[in-house]
Amino acid sequence: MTPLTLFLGCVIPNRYPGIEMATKLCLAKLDIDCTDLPEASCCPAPGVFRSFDSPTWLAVAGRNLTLGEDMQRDILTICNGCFGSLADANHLLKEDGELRISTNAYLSEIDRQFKGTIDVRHIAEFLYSDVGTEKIKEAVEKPLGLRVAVHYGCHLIKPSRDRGLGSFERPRFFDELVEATGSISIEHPDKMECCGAGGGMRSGLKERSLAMAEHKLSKIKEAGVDCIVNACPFCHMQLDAGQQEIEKVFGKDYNIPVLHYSQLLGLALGFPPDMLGIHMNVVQNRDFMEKLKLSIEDN
Ligand code: 9S8
Ligand code: 9S8
Ligand code: COM
Repeated sequence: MTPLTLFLGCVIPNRYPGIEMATKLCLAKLDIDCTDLPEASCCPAPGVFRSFDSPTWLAVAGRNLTLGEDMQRDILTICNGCFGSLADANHLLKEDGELRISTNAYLSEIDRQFKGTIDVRHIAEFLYSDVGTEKIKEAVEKPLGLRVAVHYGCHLIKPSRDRGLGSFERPRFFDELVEATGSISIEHPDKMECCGAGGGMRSGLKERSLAMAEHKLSKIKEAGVDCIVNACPFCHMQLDAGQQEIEKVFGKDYNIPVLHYSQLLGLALGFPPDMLGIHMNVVQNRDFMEKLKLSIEDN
């Protein structure tokens, strides 16, 4: 297995540091070789930087890629946006000679050169393809039996031509990963819809952005689940902190717990909620925490 280096992005260090902790605990427990990636910057966010100024986007992403190349490790992302940016930039720079030359002209100003020697991975597709659900099942100590609404988010699976992860209308790999932890993935209408945060929506058109999240939450509530599981801290923030904002703006109180996949996996691998940063979420649902406590004691 190629060694990895962990790309944190911006949202996890600034808003949800527990997701970093959860990820590192899970990777260590599964014997996956993954180091920190010092001096990484913003990926930069694909829906924002790339839309405004593509050469700048490529230069900043290219710089991050060269940090992984220096370490001779594939870059592991735990955010859909970071995956989208870095995987797309890596493809473009590997395949398009002209773009590589123009980007390397920028990078030479800081004594860096893109070489094209590593791959970019996302934790969900990495765990699914390289570790496998069987190995995850074997490592599970506490199957939690939670009813889970899986939220894929956009950049993990699109553009599907480049991702190669199968159907983008009805993908299954993330559901299978959730089920490998001993929980159940519950289908819900508009499952593949955007959370409403990406592409500058959350900053630029807050109310519209929250209305999209509210629509998702209402469908998820109707489906009757214990929690939402995502693989992207930006979706995480929108669906978690967004619930408080939705209450203020639309007067609707959903109170649905939101977990990053690393946190769900961490629970199933036997780590207590506090070590996984679950107490740092905005939504604190007492029934859910009670249920976690009971299933942890039961097992
Ligand atoms: S970095 Fe800066 S804003 Fe963010 S978290 Fe994920 S996408 Fe990349
Ligand atoms: S969905 Fe649509 S653009 Fe995105 S991946 Fe994360 S944030 Fe939520
Ligand atoms: C969403 C990232 S994960 S961006 O806002 O589309 O750049």
